[in-house]
Amino acid sequence: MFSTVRKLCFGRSVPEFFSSTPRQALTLARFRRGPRVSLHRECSGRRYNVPPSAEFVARVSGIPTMAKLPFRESADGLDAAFVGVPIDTGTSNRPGARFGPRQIRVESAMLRAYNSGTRAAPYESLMVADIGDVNVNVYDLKDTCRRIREAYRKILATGCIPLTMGGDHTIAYPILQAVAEKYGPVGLVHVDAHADTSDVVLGEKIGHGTPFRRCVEEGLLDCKRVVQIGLRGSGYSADSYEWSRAQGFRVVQVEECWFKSLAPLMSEVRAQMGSGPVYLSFDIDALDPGFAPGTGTPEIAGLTPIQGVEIIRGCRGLNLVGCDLVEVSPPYDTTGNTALTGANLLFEMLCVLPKMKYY
Ligand SMILES: [Mn+2]
Repeated sequence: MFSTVRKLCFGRSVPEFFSSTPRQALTLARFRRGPRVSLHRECSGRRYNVPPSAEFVARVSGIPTMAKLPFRESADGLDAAFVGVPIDTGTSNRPGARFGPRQIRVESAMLRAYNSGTRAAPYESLMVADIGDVNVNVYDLKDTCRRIREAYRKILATGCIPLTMGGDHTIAYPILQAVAEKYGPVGLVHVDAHADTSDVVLGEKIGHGTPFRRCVEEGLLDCKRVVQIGLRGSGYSADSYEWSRAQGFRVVQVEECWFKSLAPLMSEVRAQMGSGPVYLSFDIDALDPGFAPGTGTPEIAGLTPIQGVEIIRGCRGLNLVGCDLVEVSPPYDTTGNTALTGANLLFEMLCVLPKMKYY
């Protein structure tokens, strides 16, 4: 039995966990009664928020929060927070991303406490909670951008790292306004089928195809430290990514990603990003629509989920100051697997934040 406990506690000795306090003694007693003990919670010592284990609490029970974490009204006291931005007012084609945060929360009930692949222990490292959604104005995109910017100013002022659930990609613009206000121009790892650098669409400056053009215009990005990965699809000209390259961005078209591991690419990206602040923006449409069909503007021949995970895990060691996962559109997600993939990618993002402990 003790060897099992030791194994589940990742090699640390049993007395370390079950020594002094009455609670710890109770834990040991409960463990002796049977196998259905939430060891990860006990191991954490509850210093940080830890989701209830499905060994104890049915996955389908409870009010859905991201990863079944506690809901908090604000980011105060948190190291990282999941926050939803439920809009699709900026979408050019299929709508539905306004339902993304909700569905990601529902599907996130599958998430457990540890990352078996990287041995990250997020809930022994950081205080994390779900802080709900930005109160958006679904009738007015500009007002929504103002509301997002103000909400993120407050979140960032606490020192908390936001992990955002979109929402269409428009939201990256006001989020980056708040991020750059705090950190100055940031590096950007942008994973997407599209560059999202259009200037004006149907006469509008704000939309899900324009956020990174606006960010550059406002000096929010350190352009030499921007990489766009997974770009593809038919374009309005023969070189759709000319503008990005002219700004100094590194453009990695999807053809450069086909049939290979992206781990070597990410080692180059880490060198490009250096030690300065970095924002990670992941559009789920970067993945092939065979894997993630529930999205607004799908393009064929995309990244695999494995490559998506490689990109995020490749961000380990970067000075990440914020991350988002956008464009999950549940009405087009007939199996829920797009939202499930989004939830898992957000968990992977949590697992590469600074100060993460790995066993
Ligand atoms: Mn996008």
